[in-house]
Amino acid sequence: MSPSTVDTHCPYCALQCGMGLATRPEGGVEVVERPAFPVNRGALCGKGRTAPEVLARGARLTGPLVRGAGGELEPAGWGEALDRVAEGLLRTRAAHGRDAVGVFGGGGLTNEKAYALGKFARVVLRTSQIDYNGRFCMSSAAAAHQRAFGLDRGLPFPLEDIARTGCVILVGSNLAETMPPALRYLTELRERGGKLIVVDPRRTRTAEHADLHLQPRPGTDLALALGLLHLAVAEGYLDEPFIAERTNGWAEARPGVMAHWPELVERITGVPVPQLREAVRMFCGTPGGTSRTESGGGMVLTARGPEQQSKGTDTVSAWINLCLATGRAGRPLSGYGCLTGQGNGQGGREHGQKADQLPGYRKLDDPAARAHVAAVWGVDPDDLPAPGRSAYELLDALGVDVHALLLMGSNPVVSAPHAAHITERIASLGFLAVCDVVLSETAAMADVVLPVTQWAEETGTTTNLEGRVILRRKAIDPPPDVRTDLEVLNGLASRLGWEKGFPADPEEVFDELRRASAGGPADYSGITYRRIVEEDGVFWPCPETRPETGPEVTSAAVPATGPGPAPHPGTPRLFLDRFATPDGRARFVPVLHRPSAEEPCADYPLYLTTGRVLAQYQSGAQTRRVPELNAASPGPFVQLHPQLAARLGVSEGDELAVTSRRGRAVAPARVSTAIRPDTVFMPFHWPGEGRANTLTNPALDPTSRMPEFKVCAVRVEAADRVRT
Ligand SMILES: Nc1nc2c(c(=O)[nH]1)N[C@H]1C(S)=C(S)[C@@H](COP(=O)(O)OP(=O)(O)OC[C@H]3O[C@@H](n4cnc5c(=O)[nH]c(N)nc54)[C@H](O)[C@@H]3O)O[C@H]1N2
Ligand SMILES: Nc1nc2c(c(=O)[nH]1)N[C@H]1C(S)=C(S)[C@@H](COP(=O)(O)OP(=O)(O)OC[C@H]3O[C@@H](n4cnc5c(=O)[nH]c(N)nc54)[C@H](O)[C@@H]3O)O[C@H]1N2
Ligand code: SF4
Ligand SMILES: [Mo]
Repeated sequence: MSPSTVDTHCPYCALQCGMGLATRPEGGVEVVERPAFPVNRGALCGKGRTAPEVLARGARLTGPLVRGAGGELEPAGWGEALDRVAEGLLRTRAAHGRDAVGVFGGGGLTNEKAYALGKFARVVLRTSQIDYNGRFCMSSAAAAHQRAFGLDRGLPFPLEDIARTGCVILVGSNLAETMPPALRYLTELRERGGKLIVVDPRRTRTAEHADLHLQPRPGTDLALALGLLHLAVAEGYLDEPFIAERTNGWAEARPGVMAHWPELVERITGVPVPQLREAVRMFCGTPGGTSRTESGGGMVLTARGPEQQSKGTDTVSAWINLCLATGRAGRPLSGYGCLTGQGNGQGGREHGQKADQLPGYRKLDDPAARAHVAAVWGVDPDDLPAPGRSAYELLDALGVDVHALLLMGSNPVVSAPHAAHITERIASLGFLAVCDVVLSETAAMADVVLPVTQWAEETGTTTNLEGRVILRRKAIDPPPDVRTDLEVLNGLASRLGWEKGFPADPEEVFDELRRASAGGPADYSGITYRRIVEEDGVFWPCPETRPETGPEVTSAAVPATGPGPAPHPGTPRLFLDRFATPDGRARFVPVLHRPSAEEPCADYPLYLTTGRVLAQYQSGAQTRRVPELNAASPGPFVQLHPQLAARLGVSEGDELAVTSRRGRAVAPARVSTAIRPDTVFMPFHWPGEGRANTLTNPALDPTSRMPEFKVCAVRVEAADRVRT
């Protein structure tokens, strides 16, 4: 490492790959390998490698913009821009009340930003109307985690454990494209003799690595998981001692399982019975669940495929039940985990930008939690608002009873379900302020656009999918007229009467976050910037005081800091002795299969499912500005099976019109045997006529309020033959 290289992390996904940023003599930075960081050991995908290109002036915002009298966005000074935002928020509050002001955050924001944004909403604006895009991401898995284990951390073990278990069932994750360096853990698993089962309606690049690929109809994972557990019971794989000692509720969950016999499950999912049996044998190994050695054990890992459904929470519960009943949870090298998505998808849901949450993963409706956090914030607990609406419901209320919005770190014009409707709602706002690094499609609609610094230009922590808190470090100065999100909140708070309480220094914010989280489920109080750097990240919970019965210590040596007890080592592995429920036992949740909110019919005979491609990230706001990534993935497409293409009389490259009950999108055909003949797939990274979210169904999961991005019913035709 040269002296001018700064160790930091990628700005994009939840893997938070370690990278070095080397200052170039001619200015700017370039990415260099950081092999010592354990998660990715130097490997990066193309998005991470090219991330510095978004730092260039041509790609980004370089000064504030305000909407002028002529209706155009015009350059303005920071003073004027911040005054306009403060005025817009105050005016709305005066006219319509506190809950008429909304705040929308993002899972890409650092812990410090997410914390400060939540505090700003609750303390300065005193609005209940705050939520964030993480609701669209892993909220179903989070809800199911809470129900079963009493705690939600994406992976309850480090990624390295995946390589050493016996069998992994990977459900609806295309990590070969969405977290490429993590594929290594699955390859290692198979090299050691372990098995990989992939569940995906498409034969993805990830599924190509599987020993067994189950290819169900979209939206049928709940039946599939119940069917596998039914077979596990029938074939003698129940772990009765584990069920008796470590769980509650099996008696209540069992009847639903027994109602999902193999032939029924084949009919619902389209997965043949022999494949179901093979999957159960691979996962459960020897009967009786006795294989718990290094080569035994099993894990179920889910991602957005089964989660982004109107029954996502129950679906994840069904997969967790499979783990619990077969003794594959709460033990070394076994368990259920969710692969979170955004850079700070984990930490972003712990520190208070979620509608029902206070920092430290505390609940906003818990009087003790309110009292603790109010004391840290120096306010009266009674002044904290109640829980507010979920992300889609908040966006749907814009212009109805929420009339001003402060948006930080999301681009819902592209990424929200039923996007044409949400775009109309955004347009009907009385006032919109957007903080972004680029002029996103949503920022282009704002009354005020505040340009903010990017990852390489600022310092802050994120929490990766393993629950490892890591530090992104500043490597380069931002352009002169760009500010950090923390500086923006500081400037707005002072205009709204809060001279103190919103520091712009990230470490100061983190120290307050530590205090606010102390004693909560996601306790960060023992984590410091220094420890993160010295230990390659620290896993929460990490209380400031040493626990009486220490968890297994597997992180790097903990530095001794003077006299007194040694600091808490952090918690790489959860649930080995007890689950985080009041009685320490995991809970089975009884669940039954149910159809998706929209099933194919005569008018809309096909399933549409949506997701990602390797070279683009999310709404594409950042990656569509990188030429190398655009060359790899220039635009939207509709993936369809050759049989379906033949039936429709279309070929590769033909423009297809895809119509759902909500609208129509047009994109070229990509014909491939990798997808089921009854299903088409579209990536969601682009705005305009190929926008997948014009079509998607905002039906919400009743528990997590997650929209059904992964299933809706559509009609597909050659675009030139469509009557409009
Ligand atoms: N390249 C890239 N990487 C990313 C991102 C990105 O935008 N681009 N985004 C990041 C974020 S925020 C996230 S959340 C993660 C998401 O990571 P993933 O969850 O891996 O990504 P998706 O492509 O949304 O969905 C995964 C798979 O689910 C399958 N699927 C669709 N419907 C169903 C279903 O009903 N059941 C099952 N079992 N599978 C189904 C799809 O075919 C797809 O292959 O990726 C992160 N990494
Ligand atoms: N059809 C369909 N739709 C989906 C999904 C799907 O699978 N299918 N997946 C959903 C999922 S899992 C997710 S996570 C969402 C994501 O969708 P979005 O919420 O739109 O996520 P991004 O595109 O990452 O938007 C982040 C915005 O914030 C900006 N930004 C980045 N860093 C910062 C920062 O530090 N500060 C500020 N102020 N701005 C910043 C970026 O430039 C970008 O404009 O999409 C959801 N939408
Ligand atoms: S896998 Fe994720 S964190 Fe790693 S380089 Fe790619 S986008 Fe960045
Ligand atoms: Mo996500």
